[in-house]
Amino acid sequence: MKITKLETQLVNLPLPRPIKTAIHDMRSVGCVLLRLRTDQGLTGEAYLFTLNGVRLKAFDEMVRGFEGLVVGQDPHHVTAIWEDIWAEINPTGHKGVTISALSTIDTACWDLIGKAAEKPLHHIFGACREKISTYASSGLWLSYSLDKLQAEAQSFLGQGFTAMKIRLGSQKPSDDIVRVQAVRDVVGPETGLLVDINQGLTPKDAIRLGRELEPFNLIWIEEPVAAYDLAGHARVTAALDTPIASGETEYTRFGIQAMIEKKACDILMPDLQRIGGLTEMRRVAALAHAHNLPISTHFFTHESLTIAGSAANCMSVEHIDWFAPLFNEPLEISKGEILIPQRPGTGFSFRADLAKF
Ligand code: SMN
Ligand code: MG
Repeated sequence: MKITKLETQLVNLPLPRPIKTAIHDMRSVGCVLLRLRTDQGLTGEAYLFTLNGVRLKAFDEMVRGFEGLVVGQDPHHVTAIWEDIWAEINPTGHKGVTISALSTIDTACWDLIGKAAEKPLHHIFGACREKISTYASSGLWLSYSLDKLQAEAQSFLGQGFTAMKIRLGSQKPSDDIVRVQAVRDVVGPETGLLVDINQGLTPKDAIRLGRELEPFNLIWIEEPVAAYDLAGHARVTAALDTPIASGETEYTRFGIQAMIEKKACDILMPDLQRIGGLTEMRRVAALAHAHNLPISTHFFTHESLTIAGSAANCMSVEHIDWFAPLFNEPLEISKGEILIPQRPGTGFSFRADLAKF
């Protein structure tokens, strides 16, 4: 099989309403959809995105710039393609836009491998499960009033979720406690609660807030301090009983390795776009496993199911509903778990009728 064409399409997905975390202000997501066409009539698909579509054209340009390293190749040589791109971006850098483009190309190659074999990717990788725990994550934003927070928490339960993530990082730490209590009041003691501080605090403030949050029995506290502050992460991790999750902002196995070495967190959260595609995501899952650490994937709910189905140390995937309009196939959620599709490749295909950016 040979890749004959690399095509991209820019798509804008408006969010239902403007929303905030401690560091993000979001109204939409802009996506670059990648399609790798082949001489066998199969198409490999993957996407990358930027919040509010900022600088999306630079990402598109970066993906299209690798055409010469991709067209004419057999996608089964995905590791060779990965290495060729890695070598070429050395002078430009192994973080940021370059890696986003590499990730997208890599995942589209894997989609082709699965489609050619007519198997779902987790079966090709070596499956360990057919469904995975998830948590509702498109909501409970920092910009919500308490009423809105409680109404949405209630609605997540109605949608079949058994866990949900609350965004924290309020100006007044006591407001964060009130928000968690408000959600706990409506969902009861059995529902899993996670909180994401989105790098909003100093290590000392994070420890102080974390101590007050201990009685809520949270599944985790996410990104309590600046992503680059691995020493600060480590202080927070050592000081609290509640597990600390982090890693969505790190790139490749080298970033994750540094986090592990510094004991920055208890749970690693690799993001498919920043990590280097499914090839590197598998390496990172194995690296974490070698250190007895669980992973929980960040964003990319659909594509990450291939990892969740094949990495024994994957504890959950994040459920974000923003990207559902891209796909023909819906996610199947039941009793807090997502069923891993049995369809070939990633198991999801882009809709043909998506409006242009
Ligand atoms: C997050 C990241 C980017 C945009 C919104 C929310 C958050 C998460 O860190 O983990 O979902
Ligand atoms: Mg996060």
